[in-house]
Amino acid sequence: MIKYSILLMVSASIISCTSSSDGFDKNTDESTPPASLEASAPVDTRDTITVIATGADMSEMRFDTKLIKVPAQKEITIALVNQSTDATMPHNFVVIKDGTANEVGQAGYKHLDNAYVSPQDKNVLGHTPLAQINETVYLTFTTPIAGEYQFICSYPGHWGMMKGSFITE
Ligand SMILES: [Cu+2]
Repeated sequence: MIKYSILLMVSASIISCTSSSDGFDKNTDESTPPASLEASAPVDTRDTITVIATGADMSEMRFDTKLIKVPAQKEITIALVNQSTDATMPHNFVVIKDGTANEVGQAGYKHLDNAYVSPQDKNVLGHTPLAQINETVYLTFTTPIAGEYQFICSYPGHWGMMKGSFITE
């Protein structure tokens, strides 16, 4: 019994040392890219646009782009890759009418069963399911008529930081 508890203590301290040093390394790695990140327009000729969500917590969470330009009224696919390292960071990708982020987010709050998007929401033009960490989810839809729209993550509390412009032309 004594041997067992010593073993337990030893392994517990190894685990905590390992995980804390890992955590620091990861934080350092992740704090580097945002500095070099700039708004870009990843128009993908293959009709699939990949968007990456990163960040270990609500202060770090972000999409890797703030501007997406696509042809109007054309079928495209958005691939959302969730590279977040923390299991409390699911994300989605929701295309909305310009300026409706708060409305859409608040309306979606109760709809976990629909990826935090209200099924009746007329401000929503398309959305992915929720992507858990290390997961990729897809939205295939026909883009709206030429204009300015937005994209957000409608997970509760995320849309303030996780948003960008979605331009069709
Ligand atoms: Cu999110």
